[in-house]
Amino acid sequence: MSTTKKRNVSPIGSTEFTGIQIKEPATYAAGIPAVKIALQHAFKEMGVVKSLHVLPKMNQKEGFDCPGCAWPDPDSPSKLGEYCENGVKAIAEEATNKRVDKDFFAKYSVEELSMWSDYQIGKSGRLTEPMILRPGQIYYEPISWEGAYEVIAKELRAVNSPDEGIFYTSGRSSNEAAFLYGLFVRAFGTNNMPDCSNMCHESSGVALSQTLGIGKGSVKLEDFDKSEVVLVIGQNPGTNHPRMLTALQKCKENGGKVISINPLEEAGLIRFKNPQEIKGVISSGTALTDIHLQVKINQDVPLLKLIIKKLKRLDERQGDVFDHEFIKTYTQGYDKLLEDIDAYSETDLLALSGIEGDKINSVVELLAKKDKIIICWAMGLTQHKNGVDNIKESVNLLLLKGSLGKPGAGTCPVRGHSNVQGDRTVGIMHHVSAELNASIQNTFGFIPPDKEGLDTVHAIQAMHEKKAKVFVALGGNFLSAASDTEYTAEALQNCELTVAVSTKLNRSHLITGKTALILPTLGRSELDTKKGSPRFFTVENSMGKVHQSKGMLKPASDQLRSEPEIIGGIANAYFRGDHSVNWKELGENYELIREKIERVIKGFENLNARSKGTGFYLPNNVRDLDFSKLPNKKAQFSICSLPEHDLKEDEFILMTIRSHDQFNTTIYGLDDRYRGVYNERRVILMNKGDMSKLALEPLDIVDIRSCYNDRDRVAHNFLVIPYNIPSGNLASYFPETNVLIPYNHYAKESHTPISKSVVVRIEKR
Ligand SMILES: Nc1nc2c(c(=O)[nH]1)N[C@H]1C(S)=C(S)[C@@H](COP(=O)(O)OP(=O)(O)OC[C@H]3O[C@@H](n4cnc5c(=O)[nH]c(N)nc54)[C@H](O)[C@@H]3O)O[C@H]1N2
Ligand SMILES: Nc1nc2c(c(=O)[nH]1)N[C@H]1C(S)=C(S)[C@@H](COP(=O)(O)OP(=O)(O)OC[C@H]3O[C@@H](n4cnc5c(=O)[nH]c(N)nc54)[C@H](O)[C@@H]3O)O[C@H]1N2
Ligand code: SF4
Ligand SMILES: [Mo]
Repeated sequence: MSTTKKRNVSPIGSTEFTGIQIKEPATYAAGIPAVKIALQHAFKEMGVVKSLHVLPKMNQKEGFDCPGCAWPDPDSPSKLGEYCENGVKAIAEEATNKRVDKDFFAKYSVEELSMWSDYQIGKSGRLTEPMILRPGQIYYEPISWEGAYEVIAKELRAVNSPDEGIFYTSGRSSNEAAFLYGLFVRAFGTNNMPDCSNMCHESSGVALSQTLGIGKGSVKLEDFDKSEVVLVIGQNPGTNHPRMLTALQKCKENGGKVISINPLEEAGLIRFKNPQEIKGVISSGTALTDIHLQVKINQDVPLLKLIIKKLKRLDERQGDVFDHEFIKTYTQGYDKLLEDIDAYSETDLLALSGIEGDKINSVVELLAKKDKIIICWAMGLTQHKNGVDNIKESVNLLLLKGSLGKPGAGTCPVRGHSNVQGDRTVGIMHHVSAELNASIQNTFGFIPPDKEGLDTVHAIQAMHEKKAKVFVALGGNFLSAASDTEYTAEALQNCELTVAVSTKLNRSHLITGKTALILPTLGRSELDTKKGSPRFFTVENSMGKVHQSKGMLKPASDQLRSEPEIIGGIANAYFRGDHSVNWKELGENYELIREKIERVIKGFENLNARSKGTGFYLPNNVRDLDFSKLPNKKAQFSICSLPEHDLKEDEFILMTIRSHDQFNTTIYGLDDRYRGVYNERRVILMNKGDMSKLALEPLDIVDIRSCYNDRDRVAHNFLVIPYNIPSGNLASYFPETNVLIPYNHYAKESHTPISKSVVVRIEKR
């Protein structure tokens, strides 16, 4: 084992302020400003000619899938353009003309780069060739592809057990890449496959699998046209899934109502000016939210219980508020649920929720009369200790109303990365599936491991405890995305080797194992050819539809390789031909990978043929009201307990959220336009009353502290902004605040970090 000097790198980077400007929060989303800002980003990063060439191909049938979020495209995309401001920013970031080449790495050491902000690091440009950081060195040097594969193969061969390898995936990989990667990791002999959904919708997957028998949502895009009520809980679509606003607009135009449940009144949910329509440009747009319930952070379970309790009372009088036929035919646990609801007092639940009673009554009246109800949610529900229960309580409401398996109704966990759902479907998971293992064995002739693997939080602990030594990442920015930044940094630095298959430079390339490799790969928008012929890959959107994506731009460098080729290359170097799979051949032939997916993964029959058209929906038992895999073959009601927060007088609950100008750890810019914050990310949004209690003035500088298990954690230098947020609650951006989140506090069952309910104190500097 090498004992080389530790590099003097910062896992956090610059904490300098950048020059804040504050305005009133916006009262609508999109409109002309969105188009203007999108084009500014595109022209700045890609130039005018490339921008005008690439944008019309995004989300079109023969084009490439937007590298932003997982919101689906309509079946017949408009020729005017099927993308949003943040989709344009995502593509501008990927197709930037700037390059991080060997000259860049010769100029800047990792020690120097690590002092930059994430914004500066990300804006450096696209990675162009494989690079290696050797033990004890602080400068990356070029290495050949074959040389890089050999370095990895050597370290993988040196482990004492395959479980010393960790293989992370971020949600931008194609189905083909993810399938091949999962296959290789299993052939290597471990299920240590943490992925970004462990930090994201894992709570949704767990809750939905247990209650409805599938870890995915049930609605399709067209359900929004038919829905009578859409509840948007803990989600900020104006920023994170902007084209969802078009779906909400259609719902409203057809007479539907929108209820938002959120500690913040997010601009995107107030009003939408659709830039695709003349009226969106010249008129005041469409009002979206009918009723906003300003719930306190993590008090959604009490709120939902209160709504259910009030509905129950109405049902006892009228008999038609709950769908008794549906409950009898399809569900189990109704009586127990009613008993649970009876055990709470309305006054207590109301006080916990922090909402005025009248507003809740209006919601109850509306829900009482309707049954085409959709519940949408994202990180506001999943990233709490009781994340799984938050979702189960939402499912309870849908089951009571019979709002599943019918047009205009169902579950809609809105996914993050554009193929995060697909990666899971084709086999990226740390759990063991006997069915999948048998299928792999039949198709490929080797026996996959049957020991549970490590998820994100446990992978970090294993590396920290030196129980894991090699960390490979297919995309993502593990260091900055994970919680407890300093602990995670130590964990990665304990590894012998860290490998990143990436498009752009990020902090995970700087805080590394003793040896580190950067393997640059093609982005979504880039032309992927084999012997001169273009090839495509497939992705699955948030609603379970699989379709193709074909890049078209000249690659950022002629040395880039596609993800499947890289995985095939690593596997080939590791096995040296001594395995039942021909890895090199498989990595280079996507049609062949799809043939294997057809055989191994249920629902993908005829993938090659079907992905060439407009795509196809994967099977979804909830749509067919088939609960045969669940106990008693019934959908399950759940008993959810109340969240527990025992706050001391000076403690607050902090949610760590996204600004309008970032994609997770990629910082597009320094503005959060809809919240009126410009040119600064080190801000903390605070209730005015709380500010007076702490004698804080606007733009005072504070440190944020958290204390878990006797360990103090601090995020320095934040500017206080008075904001419309419930008292006792705070909001700030990630990744800056990830230093505060303890690695060993996460949601029960799903192990999702508690990124939305961190207990903190505020200290004036
Ligand atoms: N432009 C852009 N698009 C993205 C991303 C991005 O970073 N930028 N990220 C992608 C990814 S990976 C994901 S997972 C999604 C994330 O999409 P979101 O989940 O919308 O993202 P967050 O900013 O985490 O916002 C969470 C929302 O939940 C609210 N909230 C927080 N705590 C609570 C709570 O306890 N209860 C309730 N009811 N609400 C709460 C917050 O006020 C905020 O509005 O977006 C995807 N799309
Ligand atoms: N405090 C706090 N922490 C959070 C969250 C939060 O709300 N609060 N949200 C969590 C969530 S929901 C998620 S999903 C995670 C995100 O965690 P990750 O997925 O790990 O992080 P990203 O920032 O999306 O990864 C960005 C990097 O991916 C690489 N990349 C981009 N496109 C491609 C591609 O096509 N191929 C390859 N190989 N690489 C590519 C680029 O190098 C880029 O720098 O963060 C989590 N962390
Ligand atoms: S809604 Fe999401 S997938 Fe669609 S264009 Fe915008 S960022 Fe891209
Ligand atoms: Mo996510």
